[in-house]
Amino acid sequence: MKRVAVLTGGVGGAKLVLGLQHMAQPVEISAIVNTADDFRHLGLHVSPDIDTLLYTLSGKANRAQGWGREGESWAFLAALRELGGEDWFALGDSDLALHVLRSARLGSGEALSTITGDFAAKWRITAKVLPMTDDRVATWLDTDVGPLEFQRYFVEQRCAPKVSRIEFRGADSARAAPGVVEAILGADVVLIAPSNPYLSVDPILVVPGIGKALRASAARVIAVSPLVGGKAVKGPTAKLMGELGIAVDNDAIAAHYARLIDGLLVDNGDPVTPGKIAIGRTDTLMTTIEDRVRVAEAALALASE
Ligand code: FO1
Repeated sequence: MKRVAVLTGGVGGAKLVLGLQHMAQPVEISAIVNTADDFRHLGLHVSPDIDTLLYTLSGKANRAQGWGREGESWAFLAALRELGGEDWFALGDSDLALHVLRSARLGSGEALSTITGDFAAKWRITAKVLPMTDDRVATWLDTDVGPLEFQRYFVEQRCAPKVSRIEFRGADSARAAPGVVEAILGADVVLIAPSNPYLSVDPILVVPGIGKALRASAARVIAVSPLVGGKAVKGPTAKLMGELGIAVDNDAIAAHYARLIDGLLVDNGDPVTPGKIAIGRTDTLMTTIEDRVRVAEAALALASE
């Protein structure tokens, strides 16, 4: 069975992984997930991108929202508000169980990767869901309102502040989590999901062992562009690129992943300058499950060109 490793952030990446999971021809999937969005909130360790993967692959995700669970209730948040607790980051009642249990197990010394693997097994998820590292790496953004931790920027400030610099605190001393290097070196294909390259993929690439494994890997590496119709489907990608002085086009995406990727899958309508890498085309907007399967198959087809 073909072994596919996917570097992924949250929403966009989860769609691609779900597509891989629903292909007629099954593949062995290892999702290597960004953990630099993680943060401590109300004494809890929250791992948003891991949670989006777990919810999506177990069919529990709130598809429209892209995070959290379908059919969620909000009694906890309402009670928190009554008591004057911070309610800018919405924690649903069922979602809370995952954060509380993860935090308790981290507190007793368990590794994030162990806990994540256990949750995935409890929810009969067949793909491997691997945090990029068990060490702490945190995305911080220098903005026109000062330095912001990722969730403060993304949720509390709704991506409004102008970003001048992005840093991944702790990255250079972070070690790849167990199974990550093996998944990359053992992969027939490595896919970079259509997550935000600058906020969700870069934190994975800067973990020393992971960059090294990608360079050593014999696998074809294919990125799926996060741009559809010349703009980002969701989230701040296009706005961020503008603020960082990067042209919002696929040439910039290809340049960002230069020397790492063998091919780039772009949306049918979007221009890209032919260069050294192979270019694949499909309708990359993923709304239905068929869309997700189509993009997954197109990415694997590009890898085998
Ligand atoms: N994103 C929001 O825009 N608003 C929220 O209130 C929110 C709560 C939340 C709770 C748990 C969780 O795992 C994710 C949550 N997210 C929320 C998404 C989170 O900000 C992610 O980091 C983004 O999806 C980007 O990866």
